[in-house]
Amino acid sequence: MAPLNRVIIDTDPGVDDVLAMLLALAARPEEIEVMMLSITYGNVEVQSCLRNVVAIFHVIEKELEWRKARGQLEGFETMLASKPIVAVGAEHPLEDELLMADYFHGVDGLAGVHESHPHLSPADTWKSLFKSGASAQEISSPSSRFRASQTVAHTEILRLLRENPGDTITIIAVGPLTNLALAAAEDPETFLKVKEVVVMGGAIDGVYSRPFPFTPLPFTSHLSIRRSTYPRIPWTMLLVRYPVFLLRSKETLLTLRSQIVEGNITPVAEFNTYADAVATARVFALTSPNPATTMPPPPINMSKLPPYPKKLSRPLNLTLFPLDVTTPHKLQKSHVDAKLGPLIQAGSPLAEWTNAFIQRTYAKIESLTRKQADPGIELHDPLCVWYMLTRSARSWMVAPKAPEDIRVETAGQWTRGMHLVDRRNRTKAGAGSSEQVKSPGAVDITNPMEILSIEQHIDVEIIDAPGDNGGWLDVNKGNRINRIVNTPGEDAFGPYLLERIFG
Ligand SMILES: [Ca+2]
Repeated sequence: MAPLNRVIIDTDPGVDDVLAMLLALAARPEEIEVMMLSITYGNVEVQSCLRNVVAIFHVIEKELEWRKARGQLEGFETMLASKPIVAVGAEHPLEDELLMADYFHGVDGLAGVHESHPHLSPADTWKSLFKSGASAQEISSPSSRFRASQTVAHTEILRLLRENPGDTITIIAVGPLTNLALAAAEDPETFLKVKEVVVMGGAIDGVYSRPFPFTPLPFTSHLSIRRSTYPRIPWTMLLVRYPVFLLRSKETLLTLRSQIVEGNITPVAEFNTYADAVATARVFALTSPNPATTMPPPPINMSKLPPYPKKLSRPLNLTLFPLDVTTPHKLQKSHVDAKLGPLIQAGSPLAEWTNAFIQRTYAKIESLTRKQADPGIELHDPLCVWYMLTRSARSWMVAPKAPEDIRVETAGQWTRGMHLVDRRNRTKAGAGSSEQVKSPGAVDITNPMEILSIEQHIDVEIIDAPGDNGGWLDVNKGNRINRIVNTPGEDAFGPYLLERIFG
């Protein structure tokens, strides 16, 4: 049976990246095929990111032997069914200074696990696998479970898209978007053969909400409890902005839980976007009927990337997972201890390795915040994989007004990497004037959330109308982003992730 989803994961591992990859590799072949792991700098420098990916395969290899010896099902079926390509990509952003998150993830990206657990780390010989040559090469050491590519990642991404039918490959991008921007700049039409680009990045509303079952508490007192907990959001504003969440049926009252979710690297910016805001802006621009209307200003420093052609065959289908929706999904320490404790006792290499960097991450979280009864690791990146595995579930919801014009600040002194939306209560000029067409082949009609309305590329003046600098009120300008606002459940995900990876 053909896999439901064929994916390229573009990643900068990183603790939650590793959990995302383990979740994908542990799936069944009919659920997902991991065609390629495309590595970028990000949380730590690119060679450390690469070492962590090689280490994943090394540890899984040992885990499979251990499970087999115990007479257990091996698991990791999709990995066993097809060997992912591993390719190394960008070492630095298009234009910005290199920024890393080693203060959180540790210098090696996994809280020092290679030093503390050398028996579970691959020998340094893996480095030679990725040097020189021209094509993906099968290797036997340190693991036969992946193919080391000696081609740069963005070129390898384009090769896969070129050699496969359109709308068959999804890219899950959970690091800075440099590799994707390079691919899109080199060959935009081949890049647009992608079925969907799923991006973890940004912070949009700073508000999230979720369905809440009917409560016997009077609605007003319920609100007052919530309001006292999170006093910074006026509830009346929420009622106006999110009426769709208020009442789903007579039996179910959907009330709002709100919390400020700000940027995690500046007051307004999320790490991946801030790390390469220009790359993000360039990828987002491909969702526009007229990419030139949202392209960043011409580069002045390192980037020599050209503008896109004026005419492109179709817009990019991009689904965004901002901090608003990812942050509440946590891997609680109590769940990890309960699941991994017995496995470590029994000698599971994967449980020992994963537990080593997860426990250190809990310690880091507590050192950066405060001592907590049951700390949780935010599962930003794994959420995108969960979406790929369960996307037909109706509880995956995009923003009510999707696709939205979400743009990325590339030049601000204090706001670089910020995601902007137009919150003014003004009607867009020319609404309904452009021909509404479906993006050919990009829409999965079995999935209601994918029924997009995308305007055809037409000639428009790039010049802004008077009083509308930036063309925010022009329907033919701006980006078209599908932002996820609801998932199958914040509390369900952590246990699900552990179950899928560790059985
Ligand atoms: Ca990441």
